[in-house]
Amino acid sequence: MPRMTPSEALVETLLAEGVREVFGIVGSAYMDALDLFPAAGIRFISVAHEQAAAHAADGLARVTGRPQVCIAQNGPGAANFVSAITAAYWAHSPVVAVTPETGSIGIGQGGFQELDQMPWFQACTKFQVRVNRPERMAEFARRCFHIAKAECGPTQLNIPRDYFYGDIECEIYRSQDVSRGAGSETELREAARILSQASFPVILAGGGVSIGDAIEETRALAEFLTAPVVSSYLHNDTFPAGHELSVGPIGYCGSQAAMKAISRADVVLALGSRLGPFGTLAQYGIEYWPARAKIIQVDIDHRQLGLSRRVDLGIAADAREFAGKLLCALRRIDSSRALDSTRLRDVRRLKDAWQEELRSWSRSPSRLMHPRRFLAELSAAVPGGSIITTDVGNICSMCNSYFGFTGAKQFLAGLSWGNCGIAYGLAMGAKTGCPERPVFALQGDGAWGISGLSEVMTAVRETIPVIAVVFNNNQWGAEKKNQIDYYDSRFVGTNLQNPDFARIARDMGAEGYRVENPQDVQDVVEAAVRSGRPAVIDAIVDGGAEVLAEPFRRDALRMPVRHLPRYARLNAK
Ligand SMILES: Cc1ncc(C[n+]2csc(CCOP(=O)(O)OP(=O)(O)O)c2C)c(N)n1
Ligand SMILES: [Mg+2]
Repeated sequence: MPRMTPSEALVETLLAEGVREVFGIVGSAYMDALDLFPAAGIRFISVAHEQAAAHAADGLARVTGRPQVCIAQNGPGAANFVSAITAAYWAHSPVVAVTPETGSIGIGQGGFQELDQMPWFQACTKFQVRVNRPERMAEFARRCFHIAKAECGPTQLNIPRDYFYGDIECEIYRSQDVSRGAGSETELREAARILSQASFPVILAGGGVSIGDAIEETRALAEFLTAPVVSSYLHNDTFPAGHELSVGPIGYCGSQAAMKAISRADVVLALGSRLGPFGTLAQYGIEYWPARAKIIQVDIDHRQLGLSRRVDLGIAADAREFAGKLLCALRRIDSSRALDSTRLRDVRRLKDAWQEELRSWSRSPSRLMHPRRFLAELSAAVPGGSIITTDVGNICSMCNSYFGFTGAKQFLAGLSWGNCGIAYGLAMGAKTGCPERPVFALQGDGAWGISGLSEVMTAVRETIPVIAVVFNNNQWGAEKKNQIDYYDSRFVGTNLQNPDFARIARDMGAEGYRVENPQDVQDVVEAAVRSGRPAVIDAIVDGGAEVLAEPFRRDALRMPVRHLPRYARLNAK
């Protein structure tokens, strides 16, 4: 076996796994490995904060479908990963977090930058390992890749810093790929039987359809059954928006057409979805989950089956393989099924009514641009095939009813972790993986300050031409909406005072645009795309009570009750 150092074993394993970019901030703990990157052909992308490195690895993993890597200094650097790795966990995104730690001789003595890093990542990784001998570096690194792929989530490779050095002998090879299969013959037959007898079947296309590239198979199924296709919450890219059976996403700020369609279903095929509880909550006063329908749930992770919703048939399978085989099984039951033109007409009516309703919501009561009007213009201006990342906030949530996509892996959202400050990092990773596509990072002005603004320096230095759109309403709008609805408009900590983001962008070496009128949106977007450079579009929008969307967490908020005299005037009126 060849002789090498553990640093070489790590870098060679990254190469064997197809890693070509690593995101992070330089640190002495892993400098011995870092020094090899250029000669290995691995690009080290140096960011402004480790959070963005982990988000970028997540974004790159989501668009390539392959595990990607972030690395940081032990202690504070690794700790800065935690929130972003948790975001990747809930996005089922295979990120390998490499976390060097205190040297093995000093662990536990409280030397410099010491943190017991394993518990920090325990709840947000599918697998974690502390390299216990330098000789096992490649083996453990490979295992991290294997499990990240097999279990669709982040893993942690924790390396005592002295274990990068020394002489070892080891073999380098790529980890196994795991196929999940289509489910058993019995399950497929049962699913086909239930669906063939349905009078109003609906397909709920979840994240697994995008991750597993199952859109073609889903489309063929939908057309065979004339089944409307609903996308699950924040997975708007799981079915082509232009298709006659597409009705859009359910969940917060989603499509009423989708909600009305699924509420009528007598059978729901949830394909590649964990049926996350937040994503199926009632919206716009519509209790749309069809309580009496038969539910068939297909997920790659058997632990998700029936976890948050009662299901009649739970199948652990790959969405694409399952959908392909299911169609064969359906055709065996019914070889010549005609398209149901009445249902197609119903679907069209639902969609038209929703579009009409949406348009009626965009008229601004003030001189400022209505955020919905802006989103209507923005979604029309964005070139087809673009990748869009979205953050967490009031206006970001509204995006769910404006952005449709042509294919998988085009919409990367904050999903269930819901952390403000995810969009720009995700976009940098996505652009690195898809340099030929325009990549837009959409976020509110508050989130922009958390992780966005400072990463423009990264995008400029590293030549990653993402286009940021900042919804500038001078407030933490989503939280302000709670204060409006529940706390009698007492604003604590929700007002912002923003500088000129377009000017700052230019000072940072990016393109900067300010847009205040709906009729200028198209031109600004075209100019930003044409520039081929990192760009920031500062969109000045209305933030008034009338334009904000419903509170996020109506499900969890209560009207205030105060008992002490000092707070009596703060009681709900
Ligand atoms: C890291 C983090 N901190 C705080 C929150 C709570 N939070 C949810 S939405 C929101 C407001 C977002 O404001 P902004 O980004 O300006 O978007 P807007 O709601 O104004 O559209 C906040 C603070 C969060 N989700 N994540
Ligand atoms: Mg805001």
